[in-house]
Amino acid sequence: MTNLVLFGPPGAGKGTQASILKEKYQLVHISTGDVFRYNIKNETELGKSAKSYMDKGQLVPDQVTIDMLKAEVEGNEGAKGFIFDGFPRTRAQAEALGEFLASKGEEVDAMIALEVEDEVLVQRLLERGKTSGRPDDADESVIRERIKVYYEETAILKEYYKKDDKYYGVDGVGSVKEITERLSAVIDKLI
Ligand code: B4P
Repeated sequence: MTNLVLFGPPGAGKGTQASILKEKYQLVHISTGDVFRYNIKNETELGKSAKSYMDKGQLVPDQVTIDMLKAEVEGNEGAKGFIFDGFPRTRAQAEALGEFLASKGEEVDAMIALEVEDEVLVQRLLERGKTSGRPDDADESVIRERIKVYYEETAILKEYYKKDDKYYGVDGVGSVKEITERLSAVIDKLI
C-alpha cells in the first residue's frame, strides 16, 4: 500500500491536487475538511460539533477528527493506498495515524508539502470565498486565523516526518498542471 500525506497551509492546493492524484495513482483520497463539510450539510452530530470550530478558523478537536479518519480508512478496505489531505494537522493526530497504520502493518510513506507564501494563500482563499459558500473563506480575518493556527499547531509536523526521512517539499506556486508534475516526480520515485 502507498500512504501519502499531502501537506501545506490552508489554500496551498491540497484538495485541488489530491483530486487529480487520486485518479492518476488509483489511491483513495480522504479530505478531513470535505468529510466535515459533508456532515455539516447533512446536520449530523459530527457536523454540529465541527461547525463552530471551522467557522472560526480553528481546528476541530483531535479525538473527534482521529475517530472520523479511522472510520474513513476502515470504510475503504482493499484500497491500494491513501492520500490524506488535511490530516494530520497536530502532533496528536500524526501519532494516532502512525499507530493506526502500524496496527495494520502499514505506515506513512511520505509527507509531501506544498509551499506557498501567506499572501498568495489569502488571495486564493478570498477568491474561492466569492463562490464557494464556505464561511471560513468569506472573511479575511478567519482566513488569517487559519494560517496562524497552521503555524502554531501544524507546521511542526514537517520536523516530525523529516526525522524519519519522509518529508518532501514542493513549490506550490504555478499552474495546477505544473504543480501536479512536481508532485508526480516525487510520487513516481515512491511507488
Ligand atoms: P480544509 O478543507 O483542509 O481546507 P483548506 O486548508 O482550505 O484546503 P486546501 O489546501 O485543500 O485548499 P484547496 O486545494 O481547496 O480544512 C478546512 C477546515 O476544516 C480547517 O480550518 C479545520 O477547521 C477543519 N479541519 C480539517 N481537517 C482537520 C484536522 N485534521 N484537524 C482539525 N480540524 C480540521 O485550494 C484553495 C484555493 O486555491 C482553491 O480555490 C483553488 O482553486 C485554488 N488553487 C489551488 N491550486 C492553485 C494554483 N496552483 N494556482 C492558483 N490557485 C490555486
